[in-house]
Amino acid sequence: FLDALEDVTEENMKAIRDLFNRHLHCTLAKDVTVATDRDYYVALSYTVRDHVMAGWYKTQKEYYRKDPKRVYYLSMEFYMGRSLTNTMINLGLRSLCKKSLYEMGLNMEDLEEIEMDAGLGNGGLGRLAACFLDSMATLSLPAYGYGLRYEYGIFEQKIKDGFQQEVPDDWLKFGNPWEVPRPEYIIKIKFGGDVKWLDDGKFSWEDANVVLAVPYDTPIPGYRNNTVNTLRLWCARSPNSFDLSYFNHGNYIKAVLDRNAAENITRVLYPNDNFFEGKELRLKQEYFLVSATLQDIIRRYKHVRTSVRTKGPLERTSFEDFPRKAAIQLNDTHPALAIPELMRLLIDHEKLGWDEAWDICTRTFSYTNHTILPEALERWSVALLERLLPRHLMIIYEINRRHLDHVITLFPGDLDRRTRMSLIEHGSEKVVNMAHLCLVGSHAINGVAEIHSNILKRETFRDWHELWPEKFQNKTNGITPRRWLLQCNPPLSNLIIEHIGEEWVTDLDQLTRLEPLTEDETFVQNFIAAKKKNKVRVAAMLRRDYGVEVNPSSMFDIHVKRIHEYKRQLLNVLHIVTLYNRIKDNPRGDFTARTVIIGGKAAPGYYNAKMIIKLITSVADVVNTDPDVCGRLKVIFLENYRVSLAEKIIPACDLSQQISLAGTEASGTGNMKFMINGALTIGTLDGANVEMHERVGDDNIYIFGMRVNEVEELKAAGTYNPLDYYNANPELRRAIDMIHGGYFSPDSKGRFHDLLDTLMKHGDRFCLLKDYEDYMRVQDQLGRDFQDSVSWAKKCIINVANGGFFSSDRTIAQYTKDIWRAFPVLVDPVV
Ligand code: 26R
Repeated sequence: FLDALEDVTEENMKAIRDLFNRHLHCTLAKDVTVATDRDYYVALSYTVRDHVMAGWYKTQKEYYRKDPKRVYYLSMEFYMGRSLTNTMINLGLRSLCKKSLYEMGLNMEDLEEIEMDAGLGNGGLGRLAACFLDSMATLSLPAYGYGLRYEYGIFEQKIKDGFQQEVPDDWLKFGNPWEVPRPEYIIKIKFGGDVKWLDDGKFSWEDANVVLAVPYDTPIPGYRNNTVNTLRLWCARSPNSFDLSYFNHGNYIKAVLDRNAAENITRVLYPNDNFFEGKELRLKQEYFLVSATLQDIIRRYKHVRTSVRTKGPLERTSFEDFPRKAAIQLNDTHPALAIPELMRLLIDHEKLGWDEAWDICTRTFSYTNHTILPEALERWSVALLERLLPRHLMIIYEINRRHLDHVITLFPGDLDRRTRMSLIEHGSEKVVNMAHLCLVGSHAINGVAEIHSNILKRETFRDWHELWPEKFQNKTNGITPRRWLLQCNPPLSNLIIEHIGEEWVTDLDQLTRLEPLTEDETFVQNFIAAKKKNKVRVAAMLRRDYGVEVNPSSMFDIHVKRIHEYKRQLLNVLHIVTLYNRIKDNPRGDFTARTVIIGGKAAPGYYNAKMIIKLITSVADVVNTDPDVCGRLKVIFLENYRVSLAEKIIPACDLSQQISLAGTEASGTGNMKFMINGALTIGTLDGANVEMHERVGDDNIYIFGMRVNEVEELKAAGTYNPLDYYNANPELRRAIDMIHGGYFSPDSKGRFHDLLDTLMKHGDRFCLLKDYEDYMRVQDQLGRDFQDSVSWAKKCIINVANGGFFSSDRTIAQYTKDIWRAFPVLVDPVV
């Protein structure tokens, strides 16, 4: 389909075929008589990888030569998904490869399905990091992603008897063609030990345990611009001398076995989304990332070719220029230890004074907040820090001492404020508030949607905003249009390209040129046909993978994201049960047929989220087998929702559910993916939904529920009483009574009592029952609107046309200008 954009010639095809065959024979040691589809996938990946290499090398050389300011994106998660298709598209090779393979009797699309997702993330925050890498490369920025190479990514979700089961994600078992180990850049990381006070008044960290950090690099190609950036992921390896005491006791075998203790650091991604657990291993992971990365950044800063005459590498010795050569973005507080780590390296190793080091730090770091849920905020125990990172704890105390001195001179006598703004909190145990550390150590702090950034200023970080209003910014999230439109939705992409060309791929605002086409009848019909094609494809997948039949003409009503109470999947369930009851009451009635698809993973330790999954699958069992329903309502729980499944399901959506309680979803990014793929949204005025609504207007989005100010007033008044809503609305009461009475759990009638208790209690934090009635009203309205397929499609087109703002290219351009102050470095084509 990309034919028009690519250079498909006989000569190029032969080159691809030759490379492919060479890899099959020489790399995989197979020939066509014994090769499996996986062998073909690997051979193709190596073929494509070969095409990345020259550009990668050239880009990095250009960065070295020009020595521009570099951008470092530090994140505990990079939720990359698959690489093959995206790499071919960004390199302009996809049609060429497809045709070359076709001539060899191979179907490339089948091979693409073999690749495992790189699931090194939980959800929003990790996927955002991946979209940002694509945009930074496409905007030719000298940028690096730094993260951890987890051996096991986000668990694989299996549904057994309606319950979630977690299976370890052994994503590296067949090897990973997209990574290159770089053992020559190994870095030492220290843990534990003691701090010694030296004669010169300096400190030294001694007797620590050492773990090695081995970098693995993954190329990040920009969209057809010759730039290839690097994602560097660290892998923990035990040094040969790991705990020598065993050797002294002659216990050699035990010493070798104990290497695991060190190597466990990068074994597995913590699957908590929005819940802080305070585990020692997690703290080790965070410090491991930060220490390896900062040592690497400093090495790169020092090793610069400053002499034109000798052309040899020289050492940069002064750190004065550091903030002009490096911008470090902290993806939430997870890499917050970067701040005391840079202080430590500058003071203890580079012998800078405190004030100079601190000035460098604050000019280098900036911090993005991604959640305001209090249970997600990182608060590390002082006792644990003292044991693992004694020098860092000292530095944190010193940062705090100076900071509080400053606060108290500005607000003399305001001791409450001093306590509120301390980095150290005294509760049942002493903890370090990592957000406070980021706030004091950064020159810029941003939220991820307008409404979220305003809540940060007005509520979460109110005192801090009073102190440093100039630090606070907003950067509304975005998504990469390459993966999330061009790649995942060929029918719609082709239709768009036919009408407005291809510029939108790197300039998504061009999509506004589609808006007049709502008046073009054939365009509207073709738009409907493209959507239908995607729905038929998903229907075939559901038939194959779940054995369920869905009606491709029904409304595909989709709610996919992590399972969490604040995201209110339960509200969706109450709607489903109500629709079911209406059908039962009036079996011959005229209802808009719906296929409701819900998907997402629950954190393994999150009891209520797991029960929500069980409830959804239980409701599905009843609804899908009730003969009265007769195909008008289907409920599907989509197993193992992940990046590669999102790419299939989102293009097939008619209705996107974005129904969090206003003020709880920082931004959301799924909402944007659905929008540009031509779905309508039912949503609250939360996160980026607010900005979507501003752009498409009341008629093209279905908004319901309390607004943020109403939520705040209700909470302040403390008068929310769920029983009032239960008693006042017979349909609501009936749905709840059915769940409570065991209608969906005849084998265990009380199964959902705990879950319902959280809704019925005075303090339901997410006010589900309060928003139910308005949700039903808007659902009913849109159900009727869907009947008029042409007017529905026009609304969808208006959504696509106004989705340009939500490109991560726009987001990255804003970070670059307002926070990083970096500039593009253009790379010439490889000759
Ligand atoms: C374990 C703990 C420290 C933890 C807390 C929170 C781990 C992971 C998270 C994930 C949070 C920060 C997250 O993913 N937030 C989401 O970020 C997206 C990108 O900005 C937003 O779109 C989304 O609204 C927000 O929930």
